[in-house]
Amino acid sequence: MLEDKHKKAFNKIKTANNILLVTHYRPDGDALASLCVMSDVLDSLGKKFTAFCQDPAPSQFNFLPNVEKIISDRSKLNFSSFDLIITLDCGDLSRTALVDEIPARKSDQTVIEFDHHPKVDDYADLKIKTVKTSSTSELLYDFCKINKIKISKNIATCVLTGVLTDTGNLMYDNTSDKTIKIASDMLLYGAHLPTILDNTWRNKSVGGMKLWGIAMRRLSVNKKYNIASTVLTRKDFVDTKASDEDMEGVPGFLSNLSDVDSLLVLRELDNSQLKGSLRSMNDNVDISKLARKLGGGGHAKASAFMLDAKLVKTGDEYRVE
Ligand SMILES: [Mn+2]
Repeated sequence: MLEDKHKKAFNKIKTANNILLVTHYRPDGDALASLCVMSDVLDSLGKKFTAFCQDPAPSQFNFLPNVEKIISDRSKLNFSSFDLIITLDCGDLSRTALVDEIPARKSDQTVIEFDHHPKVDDYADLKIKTVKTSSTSELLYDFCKINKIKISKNIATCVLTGVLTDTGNLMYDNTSDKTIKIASDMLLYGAHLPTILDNTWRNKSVGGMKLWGIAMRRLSVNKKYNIASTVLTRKDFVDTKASDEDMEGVPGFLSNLSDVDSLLVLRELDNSQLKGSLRSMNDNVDISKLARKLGGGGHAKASAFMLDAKLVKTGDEYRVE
């Protein structure tokens, strides 16, 4: 049972000497918030720990308490010194960026996984996973409640941030009655909603908005599959002076389309890769099947994939090459 697993995880934490917290590369709000929640819990227990994420936190999340503790420099990680490794929001091993270290761990090194992605990648000793939970942050709220850990103002801020960013401000259908109840509770525990929204949603730059404009202008619909798609090239980012962070929220916003079943947003990253973000607006379309075919993964309604490719313009159209 999940409750027993939460208790077991807490016991492991209490007896551990040196803990590694890991969240996924290219971290989003839920990834960072869950890392920060767990940092707060470990701090209050007086535990020695390191919080690691392969990529640095986008500056919009600087308001999250504990985010300054996260390190991205791998050379500072002495993996063999940890007796407990806790992964947060990493549906599969590759997302931890510790693909060599975790499978090769010693027998006295335990891995606990907290996650809400459907993918079952068997890399942890103790898996606390449920796809019915809006976010890993919501899962950590359960962890705190079950183990009678005091919800500090800092924890409340992080949990609410993770919940809001993973549910599109409670608008996606991973939002349950419980999710809304937790969000409301977090306000009672001291989370400040305007601060969270100012940093995560009302944070668009002029360049960023122009980039959103390009994404909207290029929308086209494939009638056969009733899928809308759009593309953003590196040049668009340069022309609008927008950053990758400005791109956050575009797929979610475009998924407000009502007359198509699904959506694809393809954009060039700065490392000669393409990232495809997929959304399904139809309960009968599990878009993660397409994501998995293309080497990616995610949820039925929101998933993503990466390609080693670029966008080439021919006339008014863009081709993946
Ligand atoms: Mn998440």
